[in-house]
Amino acid sequence: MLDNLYRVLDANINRASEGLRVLEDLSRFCYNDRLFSKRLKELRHGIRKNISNLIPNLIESRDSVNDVGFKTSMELDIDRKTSIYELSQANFKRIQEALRTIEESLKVLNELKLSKLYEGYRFEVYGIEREYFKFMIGTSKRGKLNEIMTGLYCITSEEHSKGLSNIEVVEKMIKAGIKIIQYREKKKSLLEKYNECQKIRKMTLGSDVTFIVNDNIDIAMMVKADGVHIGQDDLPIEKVRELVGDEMIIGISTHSPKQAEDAVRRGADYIGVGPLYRTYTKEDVCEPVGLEYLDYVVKNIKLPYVAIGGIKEHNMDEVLARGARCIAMVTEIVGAEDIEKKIRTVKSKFSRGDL
Ligand code: TZP
Ligand code: MG
Repeated sequence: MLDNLYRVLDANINRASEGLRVLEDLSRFCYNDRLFSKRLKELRHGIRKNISNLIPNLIESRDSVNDVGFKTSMELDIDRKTSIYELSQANFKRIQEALRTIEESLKVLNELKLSKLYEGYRFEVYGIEREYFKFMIGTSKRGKLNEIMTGLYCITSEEHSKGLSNIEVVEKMIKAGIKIIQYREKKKSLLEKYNECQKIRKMTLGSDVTFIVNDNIDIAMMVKADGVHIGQDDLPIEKVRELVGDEMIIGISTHSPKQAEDAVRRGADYIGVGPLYRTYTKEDVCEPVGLEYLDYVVKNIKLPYVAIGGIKEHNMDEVLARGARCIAMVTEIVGAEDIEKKIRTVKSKFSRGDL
């Protein structure tokens, strides 16, 4: 029976090495990061090499054809991963579990020094995991939000789109070079909204357009949008973060300094600031908050923010003059006779014409 522990060791050396290889390749080919791929490669070699004096026993003990776990694994469907993030998480867990098993088996085989070494590897992997995800989020749209949230932020609203569908409007926005688009739709069923968001996700996937879903956290998650935008009466930001994970952007509408401070404290990624002017686009008619609130945010809030509410080509200079770097418009864009032309004109008013 003790001999079978060599089978356990053999399987887990392979498991840890394979997990490391997956992460090494993600670092190398998806993130072009030489440092992580080098560290993971060195670790993989170390994990194999240091057990080499036990290798004859390991190979001898191998019997993968009769491995009862193989059939179970082929039959189970629990190993689905739908993003690089999930794939990375699963492989870090796999490596840590394998190292733990190696460490414990070596103890029973009285290889105490070697067991300590593998315990050390396990702790090294915990450390790399932390840095890896920090790096990964830094390269994601959430990590680059400061750069993304400049210029024109476009928002859909089919009822104001003069006969065009949300999808047609989004097509025009993308064509005109908009970098951040929010799907906002108050009149449709959940299913219709889900289907439209699926389409927009397809249109924006792999591009530099950031896709945010308004209100519906469920839809944002299902279509893997880049972010979700919530209001003051929606679920608490901390809870939304628990649901959506670390990669997704969370934006929240704010109307006062207190709400802005609260959003920062609770972990929002950006805030909406408004309505600055009177707007009839929102269903609940909302008094303008006044430009002083924008002044407060420009001066005091370190998060990215977007000015919103009644902003048009004719009054946007005033908003820009007060320091806003990012402006959202709904009706001014979706209701324009020529959406692309309107976007070009509005964009040219930001100090950098390419925004
Ligand atoms: N949040 C604050 S004001 C507003 C939202 C969604 C509507 C802005 O629409 P418009 O047409 O740009 O005034
Ligand atoms: Mg809302």
